Amino acid sequence: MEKLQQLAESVINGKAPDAERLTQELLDEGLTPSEVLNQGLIIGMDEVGRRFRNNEFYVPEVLIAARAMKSGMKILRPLLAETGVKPMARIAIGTVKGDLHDIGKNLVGMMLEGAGFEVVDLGVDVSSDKFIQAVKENNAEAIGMSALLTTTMVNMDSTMKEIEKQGIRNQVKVIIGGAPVTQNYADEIGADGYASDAASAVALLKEVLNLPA
Ligand code: B1M
Repeated sequence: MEKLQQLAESVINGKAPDAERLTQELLDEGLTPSEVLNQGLIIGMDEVGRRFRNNEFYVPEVLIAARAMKSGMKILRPLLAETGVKPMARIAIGTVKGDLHDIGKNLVGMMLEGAGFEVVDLGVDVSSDKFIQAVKENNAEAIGMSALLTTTMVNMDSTMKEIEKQGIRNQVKVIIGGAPVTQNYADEIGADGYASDAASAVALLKEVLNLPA
């Protein structure tokens, strides 16, 4: 099997040491960091997303795959920064104010990173101000909000209102998700889109930012 394909397989199978070794070997063989990222790690993570959507993979497999991807990214990230390769876009993600659930949000972040986005992870219990500050400081093109509680999803609405109030609504796309959240709710609060799972969040973000699928 070709080495790039082996790298993709190592991500799919969640083999972190293999992913790290193969990433280094491919670079030593003369491939650019972008080639290793786009034709190896991202291909693997795309397949993980497909299997997750089709219920062939569950949360544990995705987490293990994401860990493998991260072990390759650890080598590539500084090289990509050096060569000035731009991420597809930057997104600030977080779980909304009052909410401490972060497993789903972390999965979404990992899948987005796996797809080539730069993810600024604001953590949990994130206030409207913190989301807005992160957009301004990082020039983020998008915000991703997660909520797991019916009592905290209303804070997505307050953040939307604050984004409007601060006059940055036309600079930033907003995507939302989490177990109690729905497309209707996204429409109601004026978010750009809702995704029901981490793989769909990748497709949604590309769609709202007009990036190729
Ligand atoms: Co909590 N909890 N919890 N909890 N907890 C739920 C959510 C609950 C449904 C359990 C229940 O009662 N059946 C319930 C909420 C009821 C409601 O409001 N509807 C609940 C409650 C009530 C609470 C507490 C209030 C309990 C208490 O203290 N009395 C408390 C609240 C704490 C707080 O946040 N302030 C609490 C605490 C906790 C723990 C700390 C113990 C722990 C969280 C640990 C952690 O996250 N680090 C926890 C857990 C683990 C759960 C359950 C069991 C699992 C949640 C989870 O991680 N799912 C949950 C019950 C359940 O769902 N079965 C429950 C797996 C994860 C991969 O899925 O997060 O849905 P999910 O993410 C998915 C999608 O939703 C989507 O993609 C992800 C991957 O596919 N997605 C996005 C998520 N964010 C997205 C963002 C996007 C797009 C897609 O765009 C930006």
